[in-house]
Amino acid sequence: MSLDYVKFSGGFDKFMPKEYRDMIEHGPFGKKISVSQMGSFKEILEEHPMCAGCAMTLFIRLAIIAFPNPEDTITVGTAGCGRLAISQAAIPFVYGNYGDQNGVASGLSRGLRLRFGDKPKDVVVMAGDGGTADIGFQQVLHSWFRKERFTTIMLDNEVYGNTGGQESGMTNRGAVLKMAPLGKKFEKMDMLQMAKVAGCAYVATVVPNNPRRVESVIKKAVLIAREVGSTYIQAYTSCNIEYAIPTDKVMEDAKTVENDRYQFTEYVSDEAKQYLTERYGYKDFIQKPVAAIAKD
Ligand SMILES: Cc1ncc(C[n+]2csc(CCOP(=O)(O)OP(=O)(O)O)c2C)c(N)n1
Ligand code: SF4
Repeated sequence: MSLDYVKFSGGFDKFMPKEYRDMIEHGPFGKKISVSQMGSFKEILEEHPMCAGCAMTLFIRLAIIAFPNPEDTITVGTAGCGRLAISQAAIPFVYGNYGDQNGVASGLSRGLRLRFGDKPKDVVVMAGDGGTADIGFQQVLHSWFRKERFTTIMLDNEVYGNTGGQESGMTNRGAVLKMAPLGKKFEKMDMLQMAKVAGCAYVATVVPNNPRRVESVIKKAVLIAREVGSTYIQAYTSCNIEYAIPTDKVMEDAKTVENDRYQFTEYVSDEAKQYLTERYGYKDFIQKPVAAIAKD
């Protein structure tokens, strides 16, 4: 990946805003940085106005650190809590009408390919469960059926958090919320299965209390989306306000939910496996030699 985009003609660099120069000198632009180095470099997302202890914010922070080429990444979002943090980040963020994020991302991703050819410009959608599975459902599914080459991340807090607690398609059956006082009557939507049926090349579930795993799935999803097709990550990002989780128990809750109904799952299509192996040197998908059968 060329760093030419973030270099200036001689003498011009000093006129760039300090925040931008900091991203190059002390931040992740143009470098390989990992979540294990958190605290030792200037981050793309440093401030946010979300509720104290919100797991969604931690996930967004980790996801942004994990972008393989943040200086060449554009995020797309929609109404919902997540955009309050994503819009504070020092990389471009596109914000449309509620639910149109996958339609916007489809056009953006195609336009960037026309403009920049084979130089990767990564497009990553991050939207809530309401924006993804309810209001934006049609555009999400069609972007997948059309194999649009960008990553969709669902910030699944299992509720409409930003508007005070309505049930979403991703709320669990029986859950009682402020604006669903009788309890949800239907099952949580199986968006993972729908993503596979619609042809996504990579589908994974994560919780934010395992930063290295978050990093791993984000990197794979973004790299696969560059050339193979649509990728989907579903992240459990609890809403401590609407589910009344004490702030000091948010990570404990994530662990419990992970063990209970949000176990790590990862689907990688054969084409994507081959691509990651050949193009980016991933070793995970190389078949291990069958162990020699021990002689009696
Ligand atoms: C067209 C339109 N309808 C309704 C809204 C109001 N609205 C803003 S955020 C939101 C719910 C967001 O829920 P979700 O997508 O699950 O994200 P969360 O806030 O839980 O992260 C709604 C209904 C809006 N902004 N635009
Ligand atoms: S309402 Fe819930 S999801 Fe939204 S910022 Fe607060 S804790 Fe996070």
